[in-house]
Amino acid sequence: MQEGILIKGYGGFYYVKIGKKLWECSLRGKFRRLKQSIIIGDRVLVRVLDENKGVIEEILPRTNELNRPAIANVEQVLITFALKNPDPDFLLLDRMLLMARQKDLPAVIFFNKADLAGEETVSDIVNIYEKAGYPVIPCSVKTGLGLDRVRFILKDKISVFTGPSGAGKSSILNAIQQGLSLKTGEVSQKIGRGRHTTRHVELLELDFGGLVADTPGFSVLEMPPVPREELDSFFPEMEEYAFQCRFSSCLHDREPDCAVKEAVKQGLIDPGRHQRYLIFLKEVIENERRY
Ligand SMILES: Nc1nc2c(ncn2[C@@H]2O[C@H](COP(=O)(O)OP(=O)(O)OP(=O)(O)O)[C@@H](O)[C@H]2O)c(=O)[nH]1
Ligand SMILES: [Mg+2]
Ligand SMILES: [Zn+2]
Repeated sequence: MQEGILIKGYGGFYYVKIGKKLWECSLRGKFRRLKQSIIIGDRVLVRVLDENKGVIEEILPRTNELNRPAIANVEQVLITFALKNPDPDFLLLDRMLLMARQKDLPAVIFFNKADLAGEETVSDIVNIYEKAGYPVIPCSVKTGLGLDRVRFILKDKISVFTGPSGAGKSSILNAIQQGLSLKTGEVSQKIGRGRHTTRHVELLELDFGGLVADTPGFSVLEMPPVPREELDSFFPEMEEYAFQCRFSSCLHDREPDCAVKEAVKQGLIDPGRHQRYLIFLKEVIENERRY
């Protein structure tokens, strides 16, 4: 048997990449019986029938799994927001960063549509997230800004795009890989949001090496069940100061002698990031009550 990666499902068949070739596969009935689901990104063992057909006999254990849409075994998350049209929702961005960290997945932030924002706005926003400890790439499909860096990030990795509708995820992919012609959609001027153009998930192959999944963004982002004292560990820039707080259980909210709040005051931590931390803290505490 040969090992491959499930890259798409279509018309009842499963397309598995083994080496450089694609095999049209069916799935053993036992998986349905065992209620074992197969999802894009799964590593599978295929019994080869002829030069392009096979049967999936085994689904190998996943290193990770994201839901809605389901995808397995990714190596990094590309969180994409437009700098304008639609305006970035930083609460959603921070929620996505939190999700990635909770799954132990490296995150890279793409700020697209740099052509629509003033230079100062771009550098202010980039600064906030670089200071927070994330790789940030301002880019534009229109002018080509940053696209080489985007390629470099994607090269030889299995990546997944996320971010709100209309941010330009599919457009970025079309720009860095010839022949994809993924559908893109105008941002509605009336509601200021995208139209959910991308509707299904598949892993796309990049000529320069690597696989990447375009997605409609991950729809339900629940707060992971973290204890309140550990929420600060999801904010890399806060972790640096938290150990200097007077109380080791400090939540960096109303406690005295809080090194995190002091760092916010001194401009070392972005106040917006701290505010959003406090919003998440409230959610975490509410969740504790529920369980
Ligand atoms: N001005 C400008 N427009 C862009 C840029 N990138 C994408 N767009 C436009 O933004 C709109 C949305 O782009 P899509 O690529 O469909 O966005 P998406 O993130 O894939 O959206 P969904 O598939 O709905 O999740 C399209 O009209 C694109 O032409 C950019 O860098 N600058
Ligand atoms: Mg899309
Ligand atoms: Zn503190």
